[in-house]
Amino acid sequence: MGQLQLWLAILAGLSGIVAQEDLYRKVFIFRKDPSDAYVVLRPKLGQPLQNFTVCLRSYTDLTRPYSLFSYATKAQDNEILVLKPKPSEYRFYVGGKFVTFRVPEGHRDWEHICTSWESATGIAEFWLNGKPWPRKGLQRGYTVGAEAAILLGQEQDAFGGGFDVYNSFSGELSDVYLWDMGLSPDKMRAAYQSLRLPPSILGWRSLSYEVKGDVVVKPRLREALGP
Ligand SMILES: *[C@@H]1O[C@H](CO)[C@@H](O)[C@H](O)[C@H]1NC(C)=O
Ligand SMILES: [Ca+2]
Repeated sequence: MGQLQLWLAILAGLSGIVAQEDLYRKVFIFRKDPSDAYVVLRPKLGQPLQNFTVCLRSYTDLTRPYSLFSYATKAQDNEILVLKPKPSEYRFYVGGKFVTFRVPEGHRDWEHICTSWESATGIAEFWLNGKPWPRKGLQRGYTVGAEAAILLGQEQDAFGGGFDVYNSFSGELSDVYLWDMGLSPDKMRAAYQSLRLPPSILGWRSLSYEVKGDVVVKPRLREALGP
């Protein structure tokens, strides 16, 4: 390591900014259960959202509740939240209100989800392994706050904190994306298939993130297309 790289590494360490990385074919492994670990995500730009889509892929044998994606503002800790309260349910929050999507219990395999919301109609979409579920509605006319703490692995009950370790995630996470728009059905399927995707404000191929605690980045063991 040269002198300059060394100084940059030290500065990065001091300021807590760890990485912007292409995580293609990699996963975050949350090793402990329950866990106090998490990953902080830094969006490309923080702006209020009228429309958004969140996608991610997870692999776990947890049967207790766990958080998959937690986006909190100072005004609302559940501004955007994707939670799995039990194996047969996903819960999707926007601005503190939620809708529930009932799903078949997993077969202990990777599950890919995309969930989207548009303010104009309040319509929420939920896609599991490339298939759309019946749409639901919430928070018509709402605007999602811009200044957010975005975390994987823990559910926030306060801005950047207020964790309950019994809502922590344990297992493997990958292919995390946030777009400031609703994706078309083609792009929802493309996300499931890990194909080319539109520019995003958080994206797995150039993720700015900071690991807090026991989370390890590893290559994934096999292709993660679900049933
Ligand atoms: C949000 O989506 C609606 C419906 O697709 C569209 O008309 C509107 O322009 C979008 N708003 C923004 C800010 O992108
Ligand atoms: Ca919360």
